[in-house]
Amino acid sequence: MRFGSKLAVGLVLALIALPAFADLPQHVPQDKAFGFQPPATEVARQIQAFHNNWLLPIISVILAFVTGLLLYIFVRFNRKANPEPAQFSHNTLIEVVWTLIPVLILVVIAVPSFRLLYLEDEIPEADLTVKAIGAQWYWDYEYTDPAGDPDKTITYSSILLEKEDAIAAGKPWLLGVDSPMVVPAGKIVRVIVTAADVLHAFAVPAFGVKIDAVPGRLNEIWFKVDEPGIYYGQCSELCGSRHAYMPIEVHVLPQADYDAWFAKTQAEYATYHALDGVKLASAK
Ligand SMILES: [Cu+2]
Repeated sequence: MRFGSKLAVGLVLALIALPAFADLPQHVPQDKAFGFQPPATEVARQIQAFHNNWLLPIISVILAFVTGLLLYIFVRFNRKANPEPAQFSHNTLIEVVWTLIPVLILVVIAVPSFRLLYLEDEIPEADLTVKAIGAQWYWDYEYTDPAGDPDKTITYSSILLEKEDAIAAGKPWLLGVDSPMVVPAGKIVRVIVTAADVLHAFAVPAFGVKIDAVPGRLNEIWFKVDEPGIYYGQCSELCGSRHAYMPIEVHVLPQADYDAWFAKTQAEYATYHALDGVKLASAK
């Protein structure tokens, strides 16, 4: 009976996100697409700019230079063209040059790279903190009460939708879940990431976010998404046989819609907590 009531609460909870879901743009990675997913945060924009406008040109020039050098050597110094090879084995000038130039290249890469790392690492004052707990093989999301009431904490599991259910819900199979993570748009969201059993990793490519979920340890990341929408990620640390089946679905809602979702979910959970209380009391 009590289990039945809990199930009913669970079903209601699963439906909560649906009204907002209908009018949110879905950002789904495309089959055979090339390059990164479109960035949804400043961090993701800067990561992609660092790759596309800085690293890629540098490695392209290096690749062209080394390939050209090899081709030149094949032609100029093969046995036919150069039957009598020179016998010297050292050249101080060229050894200094081929040590210094790579060091300078690394410095030129390192400076913007460290700037970017600090942008990712330094968490600005957060408007909202969500705890994401990796488990074999789903994610739990925990929201504390803004007023600090521990009895009003929301915790729920986010589980992969079966293929038919995903299609029926209009979500991509293997990315869609029953109860997504929900956050407000334009706000700084801090995610505390940990794991319940083995290593997992919380990764949402469009946010430029990827961090290990380690049992017994709290890691932190942050993102600020301006465009409301639905974004997808995946567990990115091999965590067992169903590693591929614990995706991350994030609904970014306008603040008012987020507030409504939170109030409604909290109210539903009040019932859930009350049921828990009844269960604990009757177990004594
Ligand atoms: Cu995992």
